[in-house]
Amino acid sequence: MCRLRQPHDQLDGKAWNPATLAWPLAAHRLTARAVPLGGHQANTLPMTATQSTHRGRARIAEPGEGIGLDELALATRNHGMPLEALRYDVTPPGLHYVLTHYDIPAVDPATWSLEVGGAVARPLRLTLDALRSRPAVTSRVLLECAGNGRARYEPRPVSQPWLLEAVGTAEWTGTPLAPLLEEAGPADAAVDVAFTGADHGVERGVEQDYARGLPLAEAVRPEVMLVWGMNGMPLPPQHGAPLRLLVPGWYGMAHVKWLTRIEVLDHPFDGYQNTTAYRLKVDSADAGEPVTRIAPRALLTPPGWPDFMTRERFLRPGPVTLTGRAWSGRAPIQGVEVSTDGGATWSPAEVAPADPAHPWAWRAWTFPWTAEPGSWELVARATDAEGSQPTEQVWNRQGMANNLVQRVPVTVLE
Ligand SMILES: Nc1nc2c(c(=O)[nH]1)N[C@H]1C(S)=C(S)[C@@H](COP(=O)(O)O)O[C@H]1N2
Ligand SMILES: [Mo]
Repeated sequence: MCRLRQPHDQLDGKAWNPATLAWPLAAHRLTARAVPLGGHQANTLPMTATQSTHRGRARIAEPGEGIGLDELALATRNHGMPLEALRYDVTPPGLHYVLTHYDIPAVDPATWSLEVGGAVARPLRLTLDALRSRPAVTSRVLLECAGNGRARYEPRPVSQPWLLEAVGTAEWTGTPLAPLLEEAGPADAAVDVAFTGADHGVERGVEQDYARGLPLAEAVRPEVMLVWGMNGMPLPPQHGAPLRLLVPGWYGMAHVKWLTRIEVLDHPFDGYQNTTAYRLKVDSADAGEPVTRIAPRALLTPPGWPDFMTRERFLRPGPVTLTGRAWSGRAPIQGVEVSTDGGATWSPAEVAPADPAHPWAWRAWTFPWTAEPGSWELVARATDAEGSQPTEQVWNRQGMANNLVQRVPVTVLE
């Protein structure tokens, strides 16, 4: 676990200086060099290698190590949805969570176009106007980052330190992807579709445009859309303007923002975000399992009022209706249970019936509680057709898909 200050942390033969938290100056000149691209990748991902920085390495926090400045820098860029916003069916503009690996790219919608190519009979190039003249649909879809819950892991994978706020539900407007792919005519041998964004960065020494592959069978599902509108407004820059992919039911990483290119592949996509990032594994040497659909989760709208500094919560005694939302991207929600005694006993909550108009949105739930003076720990747990949320952590080294139950300690006053 101790991968800090190891001999391999050398760059150009010079050591990282732990006293100044810096590399010797010369080492800051990062050399981007093209790596020969093997065959099929040449058209998919213009990947090069950038010298990895000491702090750019993946690592697990040391025991007792607090959130560091690098994590704070990520947390201030990538904001969560304040949990009181669970009250809205549709998350209001600006309250939806945001996660951006690199920088929000500068994209001029006037000159922007989308390329559809690869293993297709008829490659396409579409302007925004051409896309917007296609049949438009609006769909209410929940998005959740695969890293939601990461900061609560023990030990903590060092990355964007989400607590539980990396979630939101918006009304997305766009056009279904399947007919477009159909027009391009995927080859019989097509297996995956690669989606590339206009944003560029480096992760663990691999310089890349953000790109994700999706199995063709998933890409042609009717709910998968190319999206230019959010909550009745043009898609904002931070959410992927002018166009993003929407893959309802899948964790956030699949919903590629600032989309520029769709490439049908006759071989499995082997880009960084599928083969290295977004893997469920405990050992770094393991290949791991890919992160795909959203595991079930219930969140409680924290009741009462918070302490400014600690976010500890207080309530007055008496009847109170606990409320929240529940969702799953893999199977319908079957129920939500609530515990007010830290998980010792559970009772079913009332879950709003599934709304056929919004199959990909979260569902509201309520639970009547008579708050008596004292200290209580409120816990909510969702169950879908494949199982319930764990009450003990199930750890993986990237901190992905951690749907450990939420615990909300409250103090009920006299
Ligand atoms: N091009 C691009 N698309 C991206 C990302 C990114 O960094 N670049 N981040 C992904 C991740 S990890 C998540 S969780 C969602 C977040 O979408 P939002 O910021 O609109 O909530 O976008 C996904 N799409
Ligand atoms: Mo994410």
